[in-house]
Amino acid sequence: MTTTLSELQEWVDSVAARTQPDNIHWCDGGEAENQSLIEAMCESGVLSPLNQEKFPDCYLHLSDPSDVARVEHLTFVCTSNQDDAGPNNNWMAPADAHEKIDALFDGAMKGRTMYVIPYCMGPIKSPYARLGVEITDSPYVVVNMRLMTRMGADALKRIEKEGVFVKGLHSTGDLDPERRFIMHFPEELSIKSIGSGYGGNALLGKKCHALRIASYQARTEGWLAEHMLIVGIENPHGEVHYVACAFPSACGKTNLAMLIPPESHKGWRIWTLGDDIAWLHKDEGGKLRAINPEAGYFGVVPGTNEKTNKNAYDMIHGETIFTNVATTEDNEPWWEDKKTGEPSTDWQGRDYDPESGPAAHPNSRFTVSATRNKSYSLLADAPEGVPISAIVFGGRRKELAPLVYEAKDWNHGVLVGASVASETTAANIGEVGVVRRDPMAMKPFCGYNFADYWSHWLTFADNERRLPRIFHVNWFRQDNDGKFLWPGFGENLRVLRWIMERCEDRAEARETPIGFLPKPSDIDTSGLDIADETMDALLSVNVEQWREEMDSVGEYLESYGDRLPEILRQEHAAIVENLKKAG
Ligand code: OXD
Ligand code: MN
Repeated sequence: MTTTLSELQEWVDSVAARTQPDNIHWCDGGEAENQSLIEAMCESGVLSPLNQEKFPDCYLHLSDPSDVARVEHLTFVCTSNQDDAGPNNNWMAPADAHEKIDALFDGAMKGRTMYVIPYCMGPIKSPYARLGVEITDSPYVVVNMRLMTRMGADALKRIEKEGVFVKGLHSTGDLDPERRFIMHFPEELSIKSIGSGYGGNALLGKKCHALRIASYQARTEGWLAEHMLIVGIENPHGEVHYVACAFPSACGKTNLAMLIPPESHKGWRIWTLGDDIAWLHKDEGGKLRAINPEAGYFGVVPGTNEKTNKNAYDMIHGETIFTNVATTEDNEPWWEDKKTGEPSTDWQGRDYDPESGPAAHPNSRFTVSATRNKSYSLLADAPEGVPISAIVFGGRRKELAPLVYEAKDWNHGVLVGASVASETTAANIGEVGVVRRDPMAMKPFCGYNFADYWSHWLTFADNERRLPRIFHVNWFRQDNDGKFLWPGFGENLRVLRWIMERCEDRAEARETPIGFLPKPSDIDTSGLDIADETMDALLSVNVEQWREEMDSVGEYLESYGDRLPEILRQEHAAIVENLKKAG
């Protein structure tokens, strides 16, 4: 296969000239191609089949132990002007970045096959979808991209027709962290990534394209590319609200997107549209509509069990690629909190020894097609997307942030999103459990200056009435002994219910200095074993702590200097003033 699009053909030729692969393979995305890649990888040891009786068509990949997560310190946004990348990104001048990384690509594919992967982010017929081509020397990337995107012949047809596509070049290189870089050139719609085979660094359609490049592109085109799950919540009358939620990595987006309503909520249903990324466009009537650019899930495995996420647990019992999990004696995948079985071999292929740490890597992952999810919404394929009723921000905070609150209006909601902070997780290489600012859960993913990004969000306020309402949730409050105050998981539906009812003007709320909060009685806790004092604690605003928080938010926002939108400064000042008045 080749292509009629000369720009694409010339780029592929020039990459081949530099990287010198033995072969070039254009991916058609078909079943036969997939099978032959899987067989070849099983032969070379890149994959190994898991217990095919209990986990049909499931495979295990064990990565290099140094290559198990995203690498924010090696990820760069290379705009001509450094201020356009902003203090939120590592920056390198485009010419310097190309020179540095091209030198690493020289001859990098010798002895390997170069795969050309045409893909479409979003439903193939959607006007909101965008296109890309990833060149890689990793067959593991090819089979993962096939699960995560609409990949192959149809995508290529659309690329040839439209002529505009993101160019992503990837090689696993020699996996040396010293020669690992993930570079983004938003002005050129291109990505170059070398030295890692890990999902977020190597499946370029995901974080690199659908968030970093797309967020940049979205600003110029008037839409939003966000780190958000999309979920439909159907009440017993059959009415569905779609909600988009931005939580940082490994904070439960996949669980919420597939939530199973608790016993107390008979007749409620949850529909998954996406678990990680949402592209939001205003439609002609001014309503915000969302598509999920992805077609599969690249989810954190540990903690997944029948109770926390039965849909995911069932879904990953077939046609799934597991990366860096442990295995049992009879070759089933195993992970911490699976609640069944025992590990025999750990994620590094060694005999399991509890002294050497967890059996599965804390950031071990499953890759699986969305169609295997029992709560998958058919509207995930709808070209026009779904209308969004509410946007929900959240983070992992032991204290301070209440279970839920609502912003006063869109502009205040932008401040709420910009103020998100969360404890770091194993999804990035680095310290875990440190609270850091993670505005809109986009700290690692915004492809341009956050100050300009907030300005862009603020431009949406002109048609407030049609826009989603904005909320903030925190499922992770703890008491002094480190015990979680809120049961979480399926019970989070109780909070989503209040959010939906607020959107319909049916639920009560009380005004506080930080926004609208439910009274404890406004959240249905029937059937839950939760003390009144706990609900009080979850739904109170500690004015003293919030003053400190707003001081810290103020300092953070000011670090963006002159580019910080004045409206955000005013929104911040208004909350500070409210807190002052509150005594
Ligand atoms: C992810 C992440 O993999 O956010 O989704 O790291
Ligand atoms: Mn994510």
